[in-house]
Amino acid sequence: LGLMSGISQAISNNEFRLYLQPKIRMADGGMVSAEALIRWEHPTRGLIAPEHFIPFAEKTGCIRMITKWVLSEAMDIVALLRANGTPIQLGVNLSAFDLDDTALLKLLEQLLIEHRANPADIRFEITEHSAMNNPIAALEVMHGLCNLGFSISIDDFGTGYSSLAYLQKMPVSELKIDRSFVKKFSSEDTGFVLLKSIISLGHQLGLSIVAEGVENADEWDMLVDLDCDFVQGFYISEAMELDQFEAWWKNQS
Ligand code: G
Ligand code: G
Ligand code: MN
Ligand code: NA
Repeated sequence: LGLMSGISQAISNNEFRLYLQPKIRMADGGMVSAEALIRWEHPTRGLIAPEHFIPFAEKTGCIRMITKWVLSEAMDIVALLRANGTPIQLGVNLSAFDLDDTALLKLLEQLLIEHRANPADIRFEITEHSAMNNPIAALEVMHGLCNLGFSISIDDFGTGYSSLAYLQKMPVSELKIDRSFVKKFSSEDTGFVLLKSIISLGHQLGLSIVAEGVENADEWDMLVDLDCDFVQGFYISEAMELDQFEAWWKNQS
């Protein structure tokens, strides 16, 4: 595929961007974190969404190049925002591939030094699927990430197969509930019962809970009632370029 041969060139031409989507603390509306979402600003095809190149990059092994770029860029962003007096914790998505061996840990050690970034400013988002692909290796990498000072969230929670027992073994501090579970339900719906149980279960395990894909005030109100900790979604904002994100943030506070 033409796109694929273009990935390493796209990196050298600086065609990838990290867009930032705010993640808001429900208790006080605090703007304390965001998720980094990659886009490819292709010279002829325009802005390309990750679902059009990440799966191919995973199949061809190009994902390692992309991950390295994402990590470098994420570290520059958190260091810049901290220097500007507006530090945030940035969520960075990892692929199953990144969890297969400990090469990621060595890379991160090196990048932390090069970019003078604070590992506490980065939270890795690992999907249930990725964590279960090669669970023993993934667990080792996750512990290594924590030892380096990073934190970890389980992403797209509810769509995979993580058992409770396995979740307890993972050094994670946050659950991000997949947006397919986040709709305004009436209290008799099974969807509502599921959402309520996930939040309560997560809290009992000492995890903070993020609802993804929140699109309206009704969903926000339901999540307040369910004692959810953070929300992310179009109701707050879609993902923005760094400049726009900073302007948006200043406007909020
Ligand atoms: O922003 P958008 O909804 O198009 O993102 C779609 C999916 O692409 C996300 O759910 C996420 O899993 C994946 N994705 C976005 N950015 C990155 C990234 O930097 N690295 C990896 N591996 N996946 C990403
Ligand atoms: O990492 P993850 O797979 O969860 O990626 C989040 C994806 O969800 C991004 O591609 C983003 O564009 C998308 N997204 C973010 N907020 C909303 C929302 O409120 N509604 C919908 N439908 N999609 C959203
Ligand atoms: Mn994510
Ligand atoms: Na997600």
